[in-house]
Amino acid sequence: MSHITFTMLKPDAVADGHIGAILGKISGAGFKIKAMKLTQLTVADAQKFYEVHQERPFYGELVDFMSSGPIVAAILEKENAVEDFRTLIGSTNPADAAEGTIRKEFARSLGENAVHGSDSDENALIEAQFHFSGREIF
Ligand code: 3AN
Repeated sequence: MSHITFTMLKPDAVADGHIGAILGKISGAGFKIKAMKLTQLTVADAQKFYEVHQERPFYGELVDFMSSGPIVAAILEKENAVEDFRTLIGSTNPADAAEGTIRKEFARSLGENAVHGSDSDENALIEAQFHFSGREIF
């Protein structure tokens, strides 16, 4: 799988009723959905997924939040998927995110920032395989 990225619509975006609007923006930007599900991370899942951040002061808060409610996990395909998706979602802190980006429009705060996007091709593959088996990817 080349040209893929992995995303989660985080618990804030799902709770706030933004699934449809965010998926509309993703499709409108030319991303094709290769896999998708509504699911919930356990605390152990969230600890594992974010283990690169385990020394950061916000790690506990991040794990608690990401396991607090349902999320939508998806694999997206497009040329230059990782970089283009990060442009579409905007800066980590919605206060710094550009107009028209998903985080600007839908995020609650720095910690509850609506969407995840992989930061490299290598991590996109690891994250996709963390959430989906081969028969769930189309
Ligand atoms: P991004 O999601 O933009 O790649 P990362 O990888 O630096 O950002 O951070 C992962 C997640 O950790 C963010 N999406 C956000 O939810 C949370 N986070 C990052 N920095 C902070 C912070 N200073 N305080 C609280 N949460 C944070």
